[in-house]
Amino acid sequence: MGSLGIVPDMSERRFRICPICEAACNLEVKLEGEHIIATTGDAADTFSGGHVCPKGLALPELHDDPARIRAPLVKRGGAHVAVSWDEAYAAIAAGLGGVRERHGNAALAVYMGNPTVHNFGLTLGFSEVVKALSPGQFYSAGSIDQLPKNLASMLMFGNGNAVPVPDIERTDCLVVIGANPIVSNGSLWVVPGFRRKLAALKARGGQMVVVDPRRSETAGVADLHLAVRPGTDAWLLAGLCARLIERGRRPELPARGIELLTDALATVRSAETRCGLSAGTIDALADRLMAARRPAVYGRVGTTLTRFGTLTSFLIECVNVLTGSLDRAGGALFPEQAYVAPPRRRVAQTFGRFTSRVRGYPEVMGELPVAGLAEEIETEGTGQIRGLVTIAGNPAVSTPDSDGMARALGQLEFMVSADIYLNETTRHADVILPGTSPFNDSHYDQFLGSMGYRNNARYSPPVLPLRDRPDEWRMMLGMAVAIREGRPGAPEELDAFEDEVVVAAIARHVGGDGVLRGRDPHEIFQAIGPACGMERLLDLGVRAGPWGDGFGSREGITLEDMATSPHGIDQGPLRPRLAEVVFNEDGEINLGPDAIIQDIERLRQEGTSDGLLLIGRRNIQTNNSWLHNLPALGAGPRRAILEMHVAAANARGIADGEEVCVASGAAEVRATVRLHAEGDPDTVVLPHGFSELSDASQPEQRRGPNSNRLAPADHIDGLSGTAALNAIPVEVTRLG
Ligand SMILES: Nc1nc2c(c(=O)[nH]1)N[C@H]1C(S)=C(S)[C@@H](COP(=O)(O)OP(=O)(O)OC[C@H]3O[C@@H](n4cnc5c(=O)[nH]c(N)nc54)[C@H](O)[C@@H]3O)O[C@H]1N2
Ligand SMILES: Nc1nc2c(c(=O)[nH]1)N[C@H]1C(S)=C(S)[C@@H](COP(=O)(O)OP(=O)(O)OC[C@H]3O[C@@H](n4cnc5c(=O)[nH]c(N)nc54)[C@H](O)[C@@H]3O)O[C@H]1N2
Ligand code: SF4
Ligand SMILES: [Mo]
Repeated sequence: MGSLGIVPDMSERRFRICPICEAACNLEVKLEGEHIIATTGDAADTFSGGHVCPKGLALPELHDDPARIRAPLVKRGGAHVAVSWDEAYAAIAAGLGGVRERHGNAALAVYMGNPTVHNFGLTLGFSEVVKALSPGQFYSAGSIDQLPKNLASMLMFGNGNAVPVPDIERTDCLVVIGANPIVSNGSLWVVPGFRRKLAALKARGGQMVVVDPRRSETAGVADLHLAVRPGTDAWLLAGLCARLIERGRRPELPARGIELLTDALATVRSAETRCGLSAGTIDALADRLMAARRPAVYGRVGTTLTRFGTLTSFLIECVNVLTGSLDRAGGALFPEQAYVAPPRRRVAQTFGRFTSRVRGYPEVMGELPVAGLAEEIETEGTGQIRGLVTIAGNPAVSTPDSDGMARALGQLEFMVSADIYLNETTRHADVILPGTSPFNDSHYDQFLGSMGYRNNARYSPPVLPLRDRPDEWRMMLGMAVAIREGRPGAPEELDAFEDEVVVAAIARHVGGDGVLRGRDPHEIFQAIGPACGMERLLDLGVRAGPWGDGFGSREGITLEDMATSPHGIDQGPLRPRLAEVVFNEDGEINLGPDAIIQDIERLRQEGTSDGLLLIGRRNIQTNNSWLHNLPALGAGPRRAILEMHVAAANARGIADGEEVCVASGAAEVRATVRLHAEGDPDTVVLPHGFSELSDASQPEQRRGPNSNRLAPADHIDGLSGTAALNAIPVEVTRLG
């Protein structure tokens, strides 16, 4: 203690981009030695400006959570026991190798979960595991999330990765459909501090319209809230597009297919009010969009996780095209990022190259819909999946027909998980490789980089050193070598593998048409900054990227520059760049692709359902299925609650706070009801991500009905096969 009784502040401050959600807030991390005391928002960050939410503040608890898996685990006699890394790799080699010997690689599959995209080591490394299992099947959380958006972009632009985001700093009319950015903090749109940006939009005279069956937190602060009927946004958007065309709007950008689209929309126009809004209301929305200087329309999981997810996503971009907002300042633009991946065959353009065995679901960008995974495991025959690797995913809770998924996982001959918790999914794994704490690894947002509300370059080095274990990048390489070689790899072998990956990446850059085209690969290899690790790939991609130094060929940044700029390097507002992202041969936007025209016919034939429809929602203190087990996030009122309109409840004699049975075509769950009097009266809402495991392994705060037990496996988007986890027909009854 100091002589005046003041405790000297021995703490130190470092910075780390939060890896939890898509807002990518930069955090200021306060430590004493190797003890993390607290995290706060980094007010000096050029991109996130100090925004932080309860989850970012709880990260020290994640770091210290005794339940977090810290050593490799192998299942012996039904229980998971800690083993050495070599023992774990040997078990993987023998287990997956055995499946391969008995049934071939086609019996192997990978499921990649959401946190993979928030973890740079996994983002770079998972593909090495996928290659080692090739030609096994690939599944990801994309098909319970954004795949319809990717497919819509592929059909429209020829590029599944070309996803425009609203230019929130310059638009004067933001239309949010099926998203709740005040709580989710944005998605496929990196927009930390949405509330503050909305306030600025309103202060400059702009407005926000929210389309959501529920009066969400975002709808609550909108200038106009339109409570659509769940799953019917395609009708609304079809009516909207038809009106814009009738009123003379035509694409201002190079585009084809408007006639085909116009004719198809005419066939559904008369039934547009199936969306639950009157023709007058749709007229008024069209008026609003036409009166705005530069409107921007945005849609998220409320639109993608429906039976018309791809069509809805497509029509959203049609509105942006017809209002003259696509690729224009203030409208919806395509962000750029610091890192460019090594150029490769255009995976971003593949759709239906192959189909799933059991139901014939088409592949989208190399992956099959996870809604079909359980039946691929359970249905006998050639190509039956018998070995599975899950990487940072919890399909037993996050995917439809969770009962079927849990049953299927139990039937696998061998399963490996890379994860940080023992949960509904990983308890089935024969081997679990432990992920790391976010404070022990470095961070770069490879997936989210091209979705920012502003262009920026940010990187976080590890806050604390990682000791006596590999990082997740190296862990992926270790798993890949074990699968490939049928035994654990020696450290020198992994070093050589890493070199190989770097050399291959350089070869692709040098052979591509970017800034490194034609350069000497050896010279580039030598010039990469970091001596080893995944940072080599990052330095390569940044220097080959739009703002990079091209390894000396121009002025620009390197990874070193990013590492020495803890508050990020701002690259300015979004700029028009359509020509760079459209991969269609003729360079035009396609407004009338066959798949979409046919899907409008499917929409026309769709029946209406009159009963209750179940949708999902998020809460600020949860993150999908896994973070709310931390004490700080589990605190407060119960969140796994069924929200129901009083009118629907009165009709069923249900009182506030009562226990009810929610039944769908797939299952029944019990839930406690909370009544309200807002939004669409026939919509009921239950958040996903809660656990029905009764054993002591799960903390109280994770317990609750698993809403995805109610989602039938065949309730999917007809085009992409993505699970329609919203708008599920249900009935709610009193218990007893
Ligand atoms: N009903 C309904 N269901 C939904 C949704 C919905 O809106 N409604 N949303 C869907 C969406 S958008 C998504 S993205 C999916 C998510 O679906 P999933 O990705 O399958 O599930 P998560 O709950 O994100 O589980 C992530 C897993 O990764 C682990 N993990 C966390 N961090 C790390 C790490 O750093 N390293 C490693 N190795 N493991 C880690 C966690 O312990 C957890 O087991 O859920 C979907 N499910
Ligand atoms: N706090 C928190 N933040 C998160 C997550 C989390 O679990 N918790 N998860 C992260 C992930 S993985 C993702 S993908 C994003 C998702 O980000 P968002 O897409 O913003 O997700 P939600 O907050 O679920 O908002 C979806 C909204 O759609 C509405 N909705 C449901 N069905 C329909 C429909 O048929 N039509 C319309 N128009 N609306 C509908 C719901 O009422 C809800 O308000 O959030 C991310 N951020
Ligand atoms: S909004 Fe919260 S969880 Fe998301 S990145 Fe920011 S601090 Fe992390
Ligand atoms: Mo997601």
